[in-house]
Amino acid sequence: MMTTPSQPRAVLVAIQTPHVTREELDGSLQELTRLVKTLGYSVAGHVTQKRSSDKFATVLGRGKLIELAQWTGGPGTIAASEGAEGSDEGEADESSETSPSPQEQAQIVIVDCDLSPSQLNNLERAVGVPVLDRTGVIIEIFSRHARTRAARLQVEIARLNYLAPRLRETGGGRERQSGGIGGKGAGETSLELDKRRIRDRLKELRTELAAIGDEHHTRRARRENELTVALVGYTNAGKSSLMRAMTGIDVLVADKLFATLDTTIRPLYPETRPKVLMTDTVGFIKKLPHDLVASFKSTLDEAACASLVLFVVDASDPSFRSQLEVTRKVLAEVGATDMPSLLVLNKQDRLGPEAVTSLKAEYPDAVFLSTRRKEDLNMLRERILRYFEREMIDEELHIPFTAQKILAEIRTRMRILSEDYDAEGLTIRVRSTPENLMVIKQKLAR
Ligand SMILES: Nc1nc2c(ncn2[C@@H]2O[C@H](COP(=O)(O)OP(=O)(O)O)[C@@H](O)[C@H]2O)c(=O)[nH]1
Ligand SMILES: [Mg+2]
Repeated sequence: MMTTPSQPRAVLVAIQTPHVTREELDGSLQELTRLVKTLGYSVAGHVTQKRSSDKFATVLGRGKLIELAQWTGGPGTIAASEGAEGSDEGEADESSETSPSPQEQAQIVIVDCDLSPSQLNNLERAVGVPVLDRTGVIIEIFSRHARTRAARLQVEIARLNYLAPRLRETGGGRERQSGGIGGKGAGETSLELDKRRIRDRLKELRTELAAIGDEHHTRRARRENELTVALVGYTNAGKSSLMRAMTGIDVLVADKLFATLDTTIRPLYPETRPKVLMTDTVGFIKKLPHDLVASFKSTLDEAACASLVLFVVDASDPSFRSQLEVTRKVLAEVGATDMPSLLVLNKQDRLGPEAVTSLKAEYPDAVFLSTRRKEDLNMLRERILRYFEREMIDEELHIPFTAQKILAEIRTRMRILSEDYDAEGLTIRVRSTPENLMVIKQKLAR
C-alpha cells in the first residue's frame, strides 16, 4: 500500500448519452472535479461509458460496474435476486481510458448526473462505499457558503427536499412498531416517522423564511459600515486563488495562527486602514440543477450586501463573455442592481500579447491580471483602495478623554491623517466613508 494522504479519494462516474458530445462530457467532468475538490476530496480517477440513457438501474453496464467496483473494493454487482431489471442494453463500451490501480482505493463514488433513489441505492450496493450525485455535491458546497439566515434556511430546504425521497430506499425498517420512541404514531414505521419529521421541518423552515423577508434590508444597512469586496463569477475563474492571494490565507494557514479559519470572508492582507473585507462567493455552476436555483441565489446575498463587487472571469476561456452576462443578470435578479463593480480579467498569463491588446480595447476599464503575478495583485489592491478612497471624505473630529474607547473603533474604520493632543482630549483628521463618519459622530454625540 502507498502512503495515504489525509485527503479522502473520490472516483467519478459519467454517462455519455447520445446528445452529449465528448467535449461536453469532458467539460462537465472538469467542473465536477473542481466541485469535488472544493469538498476536500482528491479525485482518484473516473469511469465513463457511452449509453443510450443515464436512467438504467445501475447507471453503468455490467462490465463498467465491475471496473468501478475495483476502485472501491465493492462486489461490482447488486444482489442477484433484486434489480435484475432488463438486460443492461448493449454495452457500447468505450475502451477504458483509466485503469484503476487498487492501491489508490476511493472512499466515495460521485456521479455526474442526478440519480433516482433506487439508482443511488443500487450503486451503493455494487461499490460498497457511499455514492453522491451532482446535486448532493452542490448542496454540500452551498451549505458551506450560506452565510445569512435566509440562505441557511434556503439551503436546508433544498437538502431536505433532496433527502426525503431517498429515505424510502434506505429504510430497512419495514417493521411496524407501535408506541416507540420519539412520538411515533401507532402503526407508523420508522421510515414514515422520518418522512413526517422532514415534512414538519420543511413547513417550519418555510414559515421562518417567509418571516425574515426583510432581514435583508437591516443586514444591508449594517454592512454599509463595513467595506466589503465580493468576488463573483463562474467556478474556475480564479476567485479562490485571488481570495487566498489577497488575504494571505495561505500565510495564515501555514503559520497555523488560527485553528479554524473562515476562508470565505477575510480582511485584505497586509491589513489596510480602513479595514477591507474580501468575500469569496459560491461560484456559478454551468450545470446547476434546477431545484437548486433558489438556494444558489440565496448564497449571493453576501454579494448583494458588498460595497464593491469584483466580477472575476477566466479571460482564457472562450465562453467568458456569455458567462459574464449570466452572472450580471442573476445578480440583478437577487436585487444587486447598480452595484459598484470592477471587471477582473484573470489568467492573463495564458494569453498571447495580441489577445491582451484586443481585450484591453474591448474592456478599457477592466483590471487585467494573473493571480500568479505578485505585481498584479498589488495593482488590484491599489485599485480597490483607490476606489474606496474616492468615496471618502476628510473631516476633523474631537475625541474627549472621556471617549477614548471609541478610538480603537475609529482606527479600524477610518484612516487617521493627523492627531493633536490638547487639554480636553485629542483632535484628529480622518478620511472615512460618509457612512462610517456618521456612525462615529453619533457615538461621539452621546
Ligand atoms: N494560468 C492561470 N491559472 C489560474 C490563475 N488563477 C487561477 N488559476 C487556476 O484556475 C483554477 C481555478 O481556480 P480557483 O481559484 O479554484 O477558481 P474558482 O472556482 O473561481 O474559485 C485553478 O486550477 C487555479 O490554479 C491564473 O492567473 N493563471
Ligand atoms: Mg472557489
